[in-house]
Amino acid sequence: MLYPIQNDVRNKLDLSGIWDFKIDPDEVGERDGWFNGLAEARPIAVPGSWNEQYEDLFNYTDLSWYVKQTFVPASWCGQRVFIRVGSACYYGTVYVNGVKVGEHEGGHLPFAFEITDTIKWDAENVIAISVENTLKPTRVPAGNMTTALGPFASFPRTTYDFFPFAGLHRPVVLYTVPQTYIEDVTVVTGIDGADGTLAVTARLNESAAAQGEVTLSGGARTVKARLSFKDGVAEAQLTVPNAHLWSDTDPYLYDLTVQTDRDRYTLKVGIRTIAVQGQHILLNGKPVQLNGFGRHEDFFASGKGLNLPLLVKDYQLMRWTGANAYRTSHYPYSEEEMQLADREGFLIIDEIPAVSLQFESDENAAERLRMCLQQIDELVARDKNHASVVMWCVANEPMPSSLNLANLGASTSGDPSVVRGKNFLDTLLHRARELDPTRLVTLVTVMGGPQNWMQECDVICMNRYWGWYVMGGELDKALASLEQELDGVWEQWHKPVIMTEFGADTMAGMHGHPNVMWTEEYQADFIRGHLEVAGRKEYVAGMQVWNFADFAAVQSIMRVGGLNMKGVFTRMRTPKLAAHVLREFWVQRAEAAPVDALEQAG
Ligand code: GCB
Repeated sequence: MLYPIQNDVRNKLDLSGIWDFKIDPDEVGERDGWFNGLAEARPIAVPGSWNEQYEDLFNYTDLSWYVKQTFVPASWCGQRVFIRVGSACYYGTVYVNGVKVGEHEGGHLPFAFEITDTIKWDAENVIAISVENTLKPTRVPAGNMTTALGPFASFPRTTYDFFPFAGLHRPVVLYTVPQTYIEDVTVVTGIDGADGTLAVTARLNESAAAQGEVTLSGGARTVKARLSFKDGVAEAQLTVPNAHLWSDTDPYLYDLTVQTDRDRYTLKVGIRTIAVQGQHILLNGKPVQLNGFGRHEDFFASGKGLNLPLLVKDYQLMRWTGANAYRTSHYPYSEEEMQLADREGFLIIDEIPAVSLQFESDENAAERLRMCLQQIDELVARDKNHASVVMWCVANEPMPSSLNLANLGASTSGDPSVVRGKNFLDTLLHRARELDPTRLVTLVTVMGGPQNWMQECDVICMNRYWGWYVMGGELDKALASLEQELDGVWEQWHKPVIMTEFGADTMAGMHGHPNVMWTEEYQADFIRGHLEVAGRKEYVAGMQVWNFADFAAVQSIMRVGGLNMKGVFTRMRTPKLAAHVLREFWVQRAEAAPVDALEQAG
């Protein structure tokens, strides 16, 4: 799915701003024609979650309506017009001038509907979008599950550890394309000696025959090839002599333009390869470490809404720590963020919203599987051309019903959800690999989860809380257990290992000597200890701290002030002691290293 752009043939009108807003807890809006306008509406910012914009809406996740009036430029008449929503969390229904034009299930991914015939050219158009994020057991991610958690239950009742922010989280835009237009472009890059190669596939919206051209430009060089569309599809191979490759340390981007006689579309392309060989992940044929964080789209007031200044700041802070990678835990991040990752040279593990999947019954599993497959399809369609995206992640901490944190070695045999889960997860991994054989695929495992769920992964990704949820306060013992477990995992799989989560809740400003849990010293020592263990293991291909910054979680006796405080930065982005530890390992030690040890190893 192409990101809407403005050029000489395509137009775009961003409807970000203040919209009218009203909650609809009794679900009368459709019947009463709220799509024509809202009585007694209050103002709300789009993009943004509604929960932090009004205190009385903090815990409200059910149906709500957004309305905005806009003229459409008269010069657009004669072109096809679409409305595109970057993310409506969780279910969005779009109306234009009273007509329902489409609906979409699932947050964090874009959707678009053609509205050419619904537009008024001589008057204001009424755009209405209803959104609801009701927590339901069959949704992905799921909520309101019946569990026996008792006093450990959270409010709102999620199955996951972040606040279920709701609303229009990313821009709503109107855009135009010509009658016959370039609907999709896929670019696969390769390296042949000093040359770069690009296999470009372009698809029109109709199965027409047409002629076109693809051009790659960058620096002083331009490379072109003809595109002969047959049944709406054309393919071309480009070779770039002495290509300037894309990498985390030198994120060079070319402009790739696909052109027909009617349409033109330009996107940024980085030439790079990604692969696994033995214990290493190889970027452009050389071993690379994916060091960084698990993160969240989360901030005061904007919630999960796209917040561009914050995005720029977060990239700067990540770079300051020396990070070169992160995982989009636990859902796809904004397209603007992926573009910035291409430009700034971050290596992304791109994850669908399948957090804490459970497999308690065939019926619920089937419903969730349908949704996960849709999310993989939509994510790959959206992000397949980003150089930064090196790995698809199809699940975070799926868990069998018999999982017992208090008894990690307990056998799960006889638990039908283990077999159900294996089939489910294999299906997801296969789908991702089938859609995109050029990237790595993985899922992220939970402590004590079934070993064989990792079988189909290219890279073993592990979330481990030795020294926090298990052996808290006993760092030496915890680190010994970590080392033992890591070696065991390597022995079993012989695949590169990334620790995708390890972390300790830390109240900024709390200090202690000795370094008791919750102090900045404990978090600093905890992270130092983990990095030291990992530094001794050739097969560890990345360390990703949980979390980059403190973030809004649900209320429970586990979360002070409703925050998960495992950030190395506070929610306001002030560094804790641990941020300096990361800088010491990832910047200072790296700079002090006489030769590139990794390159030598390769
Ligand atoms: C995890 C989850 C993450 C939580 C984290 C924690 O394993 O993947 O979503 O926030 O633990 O802090 O408990």
